[in-house]
Amino acid sequence: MTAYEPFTEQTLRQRLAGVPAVTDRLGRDTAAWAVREVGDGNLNLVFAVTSPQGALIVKQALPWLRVVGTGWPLPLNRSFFEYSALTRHAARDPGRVPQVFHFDEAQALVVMRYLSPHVILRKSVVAGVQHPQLARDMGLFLARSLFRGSPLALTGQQARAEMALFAGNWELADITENLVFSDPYVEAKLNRHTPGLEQWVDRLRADRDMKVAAQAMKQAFTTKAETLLHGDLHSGSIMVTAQDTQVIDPEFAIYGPMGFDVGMLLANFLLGYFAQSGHESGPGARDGMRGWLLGTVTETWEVFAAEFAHLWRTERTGLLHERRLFEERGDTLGAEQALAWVLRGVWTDAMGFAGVEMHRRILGLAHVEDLEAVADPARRVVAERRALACGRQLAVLRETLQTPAQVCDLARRIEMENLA
Ligand code: SR1
Ligand code: MG
Repeated sequence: MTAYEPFTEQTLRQRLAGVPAVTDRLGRDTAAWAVREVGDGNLNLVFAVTSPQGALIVKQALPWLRVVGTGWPLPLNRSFFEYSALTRHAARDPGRVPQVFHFDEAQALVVMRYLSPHVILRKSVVAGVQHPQLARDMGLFLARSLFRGSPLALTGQQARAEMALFAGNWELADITENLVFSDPYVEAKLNRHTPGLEQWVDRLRADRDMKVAAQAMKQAFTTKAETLLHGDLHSGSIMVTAQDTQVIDPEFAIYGPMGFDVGMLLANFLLGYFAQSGHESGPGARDGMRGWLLGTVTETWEVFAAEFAHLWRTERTGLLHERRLFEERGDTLGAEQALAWVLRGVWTDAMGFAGVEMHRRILGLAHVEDLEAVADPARRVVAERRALACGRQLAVLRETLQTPAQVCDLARRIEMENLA
């Protein structure tokens, strides 16, 4: 076995020349391969490799955090967890994640489908491009991946084995625990924020209700091992075309609360919503985009809830909420009552997670292009103030916000507030 070594555009050909899964698709003439390192994420190397015969993505983990450097070491085994999550997602929601052609644990390497002409969803949101199929695809993905990875579908033995396996990814969970739930609310070293937000940041860090809410969500993330999470489901982890949606990058996969993936995703739609004022060419020019983003919040949840209910009624063969307690005793209503209770918990958690995600993308280390790409600092700061205000309401009022319509009303009201 060759020792781990980060690939370069120069070494990749030679390192993969003997891998049949690669040469079957690109051909044996490695001189005809074009190799480009295209990674723009925070963590990894990503190579696009094309040849006259085909194309592949080669993703390799680095032993440190790419955006920070060698001073922040990271485990290579995240590649194993990404591969393990991708194969499970492929089985649980077929066609929604890129096909894996080759995995090399020693090189922390996953070779997978080259998605083309897909673009990163976040870039579409910034550019003002709508994707009508997105909410349906993501609602279904959330329901299928979260339900089928949970003890609602798995036996106790299967669920415990899966939890134990993914518990090995604790170092990535540790990043989330710090960057999402704690650092934004203190003066952490790598935090940064837009000048002009100081007063708002100070107010949030002194906000006792908000800090209690953030820590309640951290406790839920760390202790509620309900299902296999994607773990980093933001608009940079989704690639789209006009017809297709692909979910990528599950290297933060871990067992956790169902509401985490749901809330992260909805938060990123809301961040996109508040960022629109920074990108519009004139007042109202992005109204259509704003409407689509709020519609996407609502439809994603509605599709998720409907598909989850369908799976509950047809595939609930695991450890939890056994049919022998309900349907097999003629108590269908009892099963429906339990379903409503589970969905209510997912929704409430999702609100809390959405709130902290919105905050950390403005106050923490890892920001989002939606807001970073706003050229006018004055417009950016207003958009960020609105997103901070919305995040605070979602997290603190998570028990009282009952429906997506209430969330959309809240977002619309905050968007109209003069926070200059
Ligand atoms: C230190 S890694 C920063 C962020 O990038 C990833 O995409 C995750 O969102 C993580 O929190
Ligand atoms: Mg990622």
